[in-house]
Amino acid sequence: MSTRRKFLYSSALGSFGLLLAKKLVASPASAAATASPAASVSSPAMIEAVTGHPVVISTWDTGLAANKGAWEVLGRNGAALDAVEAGVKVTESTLNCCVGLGANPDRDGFVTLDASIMDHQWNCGSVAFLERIKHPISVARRVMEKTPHVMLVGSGAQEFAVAEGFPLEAPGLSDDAKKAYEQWLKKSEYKPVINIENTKSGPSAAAGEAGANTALAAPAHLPNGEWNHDTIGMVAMDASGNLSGSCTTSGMGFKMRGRLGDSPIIGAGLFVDNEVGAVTATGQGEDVIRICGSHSVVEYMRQGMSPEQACKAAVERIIRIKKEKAKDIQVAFIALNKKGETGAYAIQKGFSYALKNNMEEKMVEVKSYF
Ligand code: SD4
Repeated sequence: MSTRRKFLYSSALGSFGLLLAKKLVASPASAAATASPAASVSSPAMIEAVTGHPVVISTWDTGLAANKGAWEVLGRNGAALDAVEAGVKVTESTLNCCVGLGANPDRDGFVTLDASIMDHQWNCGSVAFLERIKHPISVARRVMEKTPHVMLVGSGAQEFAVAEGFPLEAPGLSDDAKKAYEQWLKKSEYKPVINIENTKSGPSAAAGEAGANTALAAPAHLPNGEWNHDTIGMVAMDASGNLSGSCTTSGMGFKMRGRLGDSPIIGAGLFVDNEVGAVTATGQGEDVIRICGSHSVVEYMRQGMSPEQACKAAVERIIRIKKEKAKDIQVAFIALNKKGETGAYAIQKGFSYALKNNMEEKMVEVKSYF
């Protein structure tokens, strides 16, 4: 970062210092004592928290290991915010198809990462299109805590991360990602497309919309036949009854360069409302974004639905919109309310979430529309 930019950046931070001082709360104990303005307004839609019973849930099988990471914080009465960061960092550190730097690249061969985090006081931060940084979730948290912004993207997000001390990792793909990319290249016959603006693309293309250029769309399935998505989304309640959530992903494998999904978008891939509940999503991000998915699920819970009913209502909304094309889409939501109740729902079979609390640690099979 140039000296001038550094100066501008620190002046901006300086002028927002007061704001940030108000924004940050370090521990659940202090959080409980510092009621946010919204939380102090009594509302019939608030759900009473069950305190003293921490719980964490996360998407897919990788959630088991992630929950263990979160539990190291929750089990010693730590804050939900610290837990959801520590938890998904476990997945970001592990080699897998869809989270972290070892994941599948975009169609031009670059791994680009998206992540978001939200605490119990409506503070939120996110990064998108971030390259060569191992822990995007921690950068998202820094955006939340150290800048006046909610979201940083691309080279700006990377510059911020490096200025904050995050190492810039070597470029390149993991061996697994290299193999998957080579295999994908053979079938997709991808060539850069001129006049790309004149062609239809995106998941509607994958779902066979008339006039769509399917060569531009991220495939619904990976070369090994599995659904092309596997984000880690995590929501947790700590011993003080406060909620937080995190979500981190490399997005759809072989996506168009520059494509963002739902995961870094607050309200779409993640939403936390400490009066009601916390929700995160996985699956085809475009269809989560178009219904503000995680926010919608929170609002359904506010109206009195259980976590599972609320997730189902959001899934049904996507089905109503997508009609026949819904058969080619996977989207799933997981939700946790203030009573510590959890639930989930998916469009397709085969989705499960990992749950951990004081009593148990398990995978939960999730009901689906199809
Ligand atoms: C996305 N929902 O980028 C994320 C990641 C994922 O399918 O689950 N992909 O759309």
